[in-house]
Amino acid sequence: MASATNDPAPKAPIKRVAVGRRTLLGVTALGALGVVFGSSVQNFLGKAFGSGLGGLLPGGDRFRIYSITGAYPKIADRDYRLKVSGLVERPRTFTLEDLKAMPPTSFVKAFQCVTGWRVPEVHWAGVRLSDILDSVGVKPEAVALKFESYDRADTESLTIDQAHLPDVIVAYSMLGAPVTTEHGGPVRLYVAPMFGYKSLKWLSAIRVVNAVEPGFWEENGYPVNGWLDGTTGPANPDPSLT
Ligand SMILES: Nc1nc2c(c(=O)[nH]1)N[C@H]1C(S)=C(S)[C@@H](COP(=O)(O)O)O[C@H]1N2
Ligand SMILES: [Mo]
Repeated sequence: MASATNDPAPKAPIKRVAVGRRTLLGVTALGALGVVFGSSVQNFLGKAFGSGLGGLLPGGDRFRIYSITGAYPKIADRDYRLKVSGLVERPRTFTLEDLKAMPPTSFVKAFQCVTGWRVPEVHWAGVRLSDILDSVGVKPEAVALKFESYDRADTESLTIDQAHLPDVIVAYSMLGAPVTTEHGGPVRLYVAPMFGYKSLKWLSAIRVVNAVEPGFWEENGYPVNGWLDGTTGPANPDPSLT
């Protein structure tokens, strides 16, 4: 059985709604923010982690599946394209094969949503964002990146410096397997040092731009710099969430 609920994003920067951990809001002014708790996902995680999985318990170490639109864009591997454009020397559209032909990066890191859930020791693999930027040649006047999704709804941003961190990757593997449709496959962003909302799913395009353009979640009150570590930036948009 799958049921849908909503990510408690503050509705607007001005009129901030105080939302406690795991509090569920109704439909926001922006429309339904879909979160699906799928039994198939639980089964998958059960397989991935084995019998020691606390994630099968409600609220335990498991992913909640989020989609602003309440649906998942289904993209076949052979149809996948990542368009990199803007302030670059050599604009390029990458296929999944192109990405897999680049030097791979893999590591094990936690995934953490601002709303309080966290999944430790997730196996990730993909290409460093910095390798992609190097291959297209970022122009000197570039300041930031704007990320777009196949869902035509979510967007994200990073500064050029943030994009060069070694644990910021364009991921094609997650939980030790190809990124599933639910989790943003075939390719999602994974920004390890920041909260989960920065890790845009169904990544379709990267535009190199001359100013930070806040993304969907930031327009709705989350910090543009979503650092997990509160000492380097605001760690949480809402003190009641900590
Ligand atoms: N395209 C898209 N990407 C997204 C989201 C979304 O709704 N749409 N939600 C974000 C949030 S708030 C979180 S916590 C993570 C959740 O990742 P998951 O659905 O794989 O658990 O995806 C992020 N990336
Ligand atoms: Mo999130």
